[in-house]
Amino acid sequence: MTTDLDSIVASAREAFGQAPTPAELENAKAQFIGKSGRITELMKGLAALAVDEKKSRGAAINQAKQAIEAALAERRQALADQELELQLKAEALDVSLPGRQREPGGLHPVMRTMERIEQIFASMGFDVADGPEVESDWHSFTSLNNPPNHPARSMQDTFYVDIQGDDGIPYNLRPHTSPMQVRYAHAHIKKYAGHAVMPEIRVIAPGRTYRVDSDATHSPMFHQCEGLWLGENVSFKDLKVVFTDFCRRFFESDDLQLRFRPSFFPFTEPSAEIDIQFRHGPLAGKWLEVAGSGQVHPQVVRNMGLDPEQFIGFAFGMGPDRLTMLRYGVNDLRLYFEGDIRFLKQFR
Ligand code: 2NM
Repeated sequence: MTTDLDSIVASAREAFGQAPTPAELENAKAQFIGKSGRITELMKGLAALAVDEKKSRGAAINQAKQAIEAALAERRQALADQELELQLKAEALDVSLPGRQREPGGLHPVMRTMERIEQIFASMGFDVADGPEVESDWHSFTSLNNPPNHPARSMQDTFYVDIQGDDGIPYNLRPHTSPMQVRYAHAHIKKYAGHAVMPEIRVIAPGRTYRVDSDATHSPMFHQCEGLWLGENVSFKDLKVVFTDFCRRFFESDDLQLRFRPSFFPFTEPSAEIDIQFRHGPLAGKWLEVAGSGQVHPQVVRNMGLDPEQFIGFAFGMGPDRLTMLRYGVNDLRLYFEGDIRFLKQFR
C-alpha cells in the first residue's frame, strides 16, 4: 500500500476514534468514503491512469477502503456498546436501597395516661365506664346539684347542640365526665334490682370533655377522668388512701407527698383540691394541683337513685392532659394536637 493511502487510513482511524456519537461518526465517514470523500476522489482519479497502473493502484485504494470500512464498523459497534452500557446504568435498580417504610405507630401520650389510670384503678376494684359525649342538661348539671343559673351552664362556658331534651333544654357537649357516674349508678341499681344485696359502687369515668375555652393552656376538647366510690361506710380516709396510692403508682414515686386543700364544688361537700409534691426530680419542692375531690353531696346521691342515709362516699376528678405533661415533662398543650411525628414517636 502506498504511503498516501496509509496516512488516509490512519487519519480515518483517528477521526473515527474521536467521534463521540454515532451521528458524528457518520460525518467522519463522509470525509473518507462519502460521495466526495478522500478515497472516493482517488477512485475518480483512476480513470486518468494507464491500464497497468490502474489495476495495481485500484487494488491498493480498494484495500484502503476496506480497511476504513472495517475501522468504521468497529467504531460503530463500540459506540453502540457504550450507549447500551449507559442506558443500562441509568435504568438500573439499586437493590441495596431500603424500601419505602411505614414506621410503627404508637399510642398518643394522653391515651397512654388514660390506660395507666384505668389499670391502676381497675387493680383497686374500680369498674371503667364510658358513655355519651352529648348529654342532657339534667345529667350534666341538675343531677350534680348545679343551681339553675350557675355560670357553668352559660353558653360562654358550655357547648350546646341543636337537639332538645324532653325538658325543652338543649343537649350539651359534656363539660365533665360526672354525667357518666350518674348513669353508671342508675344502671348499677337496675342490674342488682331483686338481689338480696347491692354491691357498692366503685367506678371511674375516663373520656373526652368539652368547654368553651381555647388559648395556649386550654383546648375546647380535653380529657377527664372522674372516680366515684359509694358504699355504707366510705370515708375521706378512703379517698386519701386510694388517691395517694394512685399518685404514687402513676408517677412511680414512693416519696411523693399529698395535700388536701379545702375547696368548693356544687356536687361535693366537703370538697378539696388535691396537690402533690415530688421530693426528687425536676419538679421537686413545688405543690402541683392534680385533682378535685370531695364527699358526694347527699342531693347528688339521691339523684343517683340512692338513699344518702345508706350510701356515702367520695368522688374525684382529674385531667389526664395535665397528668401527661407532669409525667413526661411536656411543656406545651398544643403538642398533643399538632400530630408532629417527632413529638409522638418519643412515646411509642
Ligand atoms: C371533680 C371534683 C370533685 C365528681 C363528683 C362526681 C359525682 F358524680 F359523684 F357527683 N363525679 N366526680 C367530682 C368531685 C369531680 O372534678 C374536679
